[in-house]
Amino acid sequence: MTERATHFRTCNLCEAMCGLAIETEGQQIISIRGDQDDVFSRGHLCPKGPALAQLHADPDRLRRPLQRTRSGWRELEWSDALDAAAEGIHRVQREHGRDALAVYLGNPAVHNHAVVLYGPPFLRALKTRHRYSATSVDQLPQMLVAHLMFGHQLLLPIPDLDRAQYMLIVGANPLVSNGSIMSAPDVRRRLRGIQLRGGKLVVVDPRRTQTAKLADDHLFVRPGTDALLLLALLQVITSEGREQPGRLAAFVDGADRVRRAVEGFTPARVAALTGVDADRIRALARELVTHRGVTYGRVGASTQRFGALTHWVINLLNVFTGALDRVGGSMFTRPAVDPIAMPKGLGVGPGAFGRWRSRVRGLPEFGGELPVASFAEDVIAGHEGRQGAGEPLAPIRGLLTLAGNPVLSTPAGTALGEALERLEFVVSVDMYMNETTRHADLILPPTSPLERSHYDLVFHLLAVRNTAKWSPPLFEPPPDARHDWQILHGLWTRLDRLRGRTSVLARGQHQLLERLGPDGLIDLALRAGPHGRLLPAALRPLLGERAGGLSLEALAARPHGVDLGPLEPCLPDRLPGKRGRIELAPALLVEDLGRLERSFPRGAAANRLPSEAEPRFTLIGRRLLRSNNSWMHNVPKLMAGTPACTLLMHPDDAGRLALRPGDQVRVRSRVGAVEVPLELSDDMMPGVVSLPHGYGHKREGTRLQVANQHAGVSINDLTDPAEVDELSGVAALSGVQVEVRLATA
Ligand SMILES: Nc1nc2c(c(=O)[nH]1)N[C@H]1C(S)=C(S)[C@@H](COP(=O)(O)OP(=O)(O)OC[C@H]3O[C@@H](n4cnc5c(=O)[nH]c(N)nc54)[C@H](O)[C@@H]3O)O[C@H]1N2
Ligand SMILES: Nc1nc2c(c(=O)[nH]1)N[C@H]1C(S)=C(S)[C@@H](COP(=O)(O)OP(=O)(O)OC[C@H]3O[C@@H](n4cnc5c(=O)[nH]c(N)nc54)[C@H](O)[C@@H]3O)O[C@H]1N2
Ligand code: SF4
Ligand SMILES: [Mo]
Repeated sequence: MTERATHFRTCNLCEAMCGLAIETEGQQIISIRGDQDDVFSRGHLCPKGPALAQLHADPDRLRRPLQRTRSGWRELEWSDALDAAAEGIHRVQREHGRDALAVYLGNPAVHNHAVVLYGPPFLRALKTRHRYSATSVDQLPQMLVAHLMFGHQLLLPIPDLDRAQYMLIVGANPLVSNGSIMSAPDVRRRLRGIQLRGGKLVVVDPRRTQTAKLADDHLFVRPGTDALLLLALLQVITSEGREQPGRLAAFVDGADRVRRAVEGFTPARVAALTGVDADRIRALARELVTHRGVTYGRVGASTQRFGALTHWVINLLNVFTGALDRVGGSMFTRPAVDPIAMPKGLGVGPGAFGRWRSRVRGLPEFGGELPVASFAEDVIAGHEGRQGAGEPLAPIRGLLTLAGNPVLSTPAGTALGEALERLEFVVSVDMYMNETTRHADLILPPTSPLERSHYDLVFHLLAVRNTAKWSPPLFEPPPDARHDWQILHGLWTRLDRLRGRTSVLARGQHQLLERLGPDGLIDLALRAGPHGRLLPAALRPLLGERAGGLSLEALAARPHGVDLGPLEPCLPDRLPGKRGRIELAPALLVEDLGRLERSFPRGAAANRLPSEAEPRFTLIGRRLLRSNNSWMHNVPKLMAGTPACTLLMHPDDAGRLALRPGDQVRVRSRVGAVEVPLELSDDMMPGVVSLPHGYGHKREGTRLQVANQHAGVSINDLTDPAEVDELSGVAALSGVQVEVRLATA
């Protein structure tokens, strides 16, 4: 008889880091529940947590490397597959230059410590400037603003949710996303906590979301106008002498420049443009100060034409109301593994901006990556030998994707997929044959999440409380399986050999990384970190080290995690560099106000409502609790129930267009069209429609039996790569102009 056992581990699927209690019998999973003793999540979980069992067992999950041949896909031995992949990469780079190889790094990479540790050095070793990632369809503006204001791209302020008294949420729906750049398992309980303490929750969103319904107040905002709205809040605070900078005043620069810059953005000037009444803006600004509120914004505030300005003003509001670095305000974490404090070359650098630009449109690099909105055009231009505004990067001829599905997740994705067919070589490190990887020459599938250990390198840094947890693998991987890090390491060593980089140093580096593995590296980083035990106990107090004594061994002995306490004020010490100061008015951001002014000239009126003659709408996205970007639609349990991929529209708009619920409608943008069922909801702002992202399956050659039965359509066949925040380069996924009409059969 096989033994029953309960394993405790952290769910790797979203940022909330819920502790799971997984009961097994031999190789079978009997149940997955929330771990009541988890120090952070205390038993909470969402429907996706238990889906790990079906993901693990999914017959469509690839377990062997595949190579595309004229007669179809063929399985390969790992060593042959890695040889072929390294040779393909090397050939592209040798024949066309290092930049001829593009790389796309997808979202699950940040939920996988092996990829976080082995990915970046390997990608740097590839020495291509055509690097892309999900960052530029997500948090790029937040990182750029952190780099410009605080001196480090990862110094992202986190709302101190458990002690906040008032919270203004702009363009985020944590009740469904489970919190983002704000890891907070059981976010509903935590948000309710604000209200139970007598505080208040206010949401700014073009849709009355689940979070907005929980809130005390909800303001509909016209998509893409948040920068105006927030500037007006700041203008009220500065012009009415309500600033509360507190102790921050000692180490901030540029407050006067900010005051001057916001002078013209009065509530009266922005009201019609944003759709928010001027009196309401004034009242909100006053309330924010008197209730010592924290302002928080996420994807809706980020992926829009003024994403960087919006996130800049969010930080400024937190400075001018005194919320930054204050208990209950907007704070910085001090995780057990701290990439910000690590020595140069080991951790993550402060970030750099605009060192090179994309080939056709000249969009700027940030942190070593180019905006993914420029990817397809640079593939096509490269192929056609065209040269645009950008610097002469070598044309793209090959691609490596790592845990990403850009055909569904980036603007004009299907066109991007078609562009991939022009490439000489595509290799994907991924466990599904999906909309992107079907274009590959080689697919290298890693182990399942349950076959590897787990430590949240990224999300402990972005959490509302300092905790640390390491989970051992639940199952032994099959003997012929490879972890992501082994795949990357295998590619790297082979590539070095092909490039003739065989010095003792190079070989030593590879041997060390192979021997340590991700867990060995985590152990070192924990010991060297602020809660570590690198030093002998007697010396620790002398150096101000805490008594945490963390190491891998210490964490292995604490399967429910270690609580390191609430966030603590840490400025100016946490600011990198000797200056230890915050720049409130970076020139790039102040200058970008000019672009905002030009886009919304004085006297400009708001858009007219859609009519039958002109059925024009603004399109926004939406996330669904049972969905996770593009890749979990093959889990039957999550797909049960009514189809979720519908176009949401306000009933009044539908009435004026004579559309009825359930009608199949055709949604058309500048770049494409999709047909999708209509769902009416008075939660929508009139004139705005919404589609979820990550759908649009059922494409030839994919192996996604379940997802293909619930195919839906891809919102990214409507989003427009030409629409970006010109400052940061983030894709303006939100605020796309579309036409909606009844689909004619
Ligand atoms: N219109 C619109 N588009 C959006 C968004 C939006 O709100 N609206 N959101 C954007 C955001 S925020 C993000 S983060 C992106 C996400 O988009 P992507 O970065 O493309 O990430 P996913 O869609 O999650 O795709 C994950 C891929 O990784 C694979 N995978 C999963 N786990 C692992 C693993 O452990 N190892 C490896 N090697 N592969 C793995 C999956 O099979 C899948 O192919 O989408 C963006 N796209
Ligand atoms: N269930 C589930 N959870 C997830 C994911 C998932 O796909 N499914 N994805 C994960 C990922 S990769 C991320 S990055 C996070 C994202 O986490 P969140 O940012 O919390 O999630 P979203 O649902 O994208 O929230 C964006 C909100 O912005 C609103 N919005 C759109 N345009 C505008 C605008 O112009 N102005 C304002 N003010 N609001 C606007 C949308 O209506 C939406 O409610 O979620 C993560 N968690
Ligand atoms: S909320 Fe996120 S971390 Fe928690 S169970 Fe759901 S997917 Fe996993
Ligand atoms: Mo994301």
